Amino acid sequence: MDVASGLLILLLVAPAVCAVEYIVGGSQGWDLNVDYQTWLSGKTFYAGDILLFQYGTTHSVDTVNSIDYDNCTTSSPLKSHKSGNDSIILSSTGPMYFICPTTYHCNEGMKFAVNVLASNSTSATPTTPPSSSPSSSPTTGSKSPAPPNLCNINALVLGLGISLIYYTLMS
Ligand SMILES: *[C@@H]1O[C@H](CO)[C@@H](O)[C@H](O)[C@H]1NC(C)=O
Ligand SMILES: *[C@@H]1O[C@H](CO)[C@@H](O)[C@H](O)[C@H]1NC(C)=O
Ligand SMILES: *[C@@H]1O[C@H](CO)[C@@H](O)[C@H](O)[C@H]1NC(C)=O
Ligand SMILES: [Cu+2]
Repeated sequence: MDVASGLLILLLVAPAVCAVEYIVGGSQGWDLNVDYQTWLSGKTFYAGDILLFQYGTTHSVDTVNSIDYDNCTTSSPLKSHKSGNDSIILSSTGPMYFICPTTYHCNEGMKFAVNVLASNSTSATPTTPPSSSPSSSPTTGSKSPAPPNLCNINALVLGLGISLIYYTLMS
């Protein structure tokens, strides 16, 4: 195996190990006066990704259906979250709608929708070799979410390292 095939393997494996955690609104969090369309632009969400809502006591988070989303109807949420630091896993594919149920906040912009795509990673095994630990039980393994860049860089470094080792051994 040479560097090229190492990189090829890396490309095949990398998406599988990257469940991404997004902090909703970035540094501004879940709040009034944040443009969530801007925050969403350029992001693609896959099943297994996580949205982390961080906010103060005047807000909370409801997931709602599309009609309630359009109308900013707060009376029939599918699910309510109010811890102020809510990790919401995008567990199924398709649209998901989020609003703040505090009076007028949805109308004033605390709402957004995402379309969750199927993650194409059937082989979601971690790339790290099971060095000493005898085959760890295949529960939900390394679910540790990481920001996309870090995640990709980690995979890149790992892939480069593996291919370099092979390259050295084979030459
Ligand atoms: C909610 O939206 C639906 C369809 O867009 C509309 O028919 C209905 O009147 C709205 N309801 C309220 C309470 O605004
Ligand atoms: C918020 O939740 C995230 C993810 O669950 C966790 O890593 C973080 O430590 C929490 N922060 C606070 C301040 O509780
Ligand atoms: C997902 O995987 C399937 C089967 O491996 C493939 O046919 C399809 O094109 C992939 N979709 C994407 C978006 O990569
Ligand atoms: Cu609010």
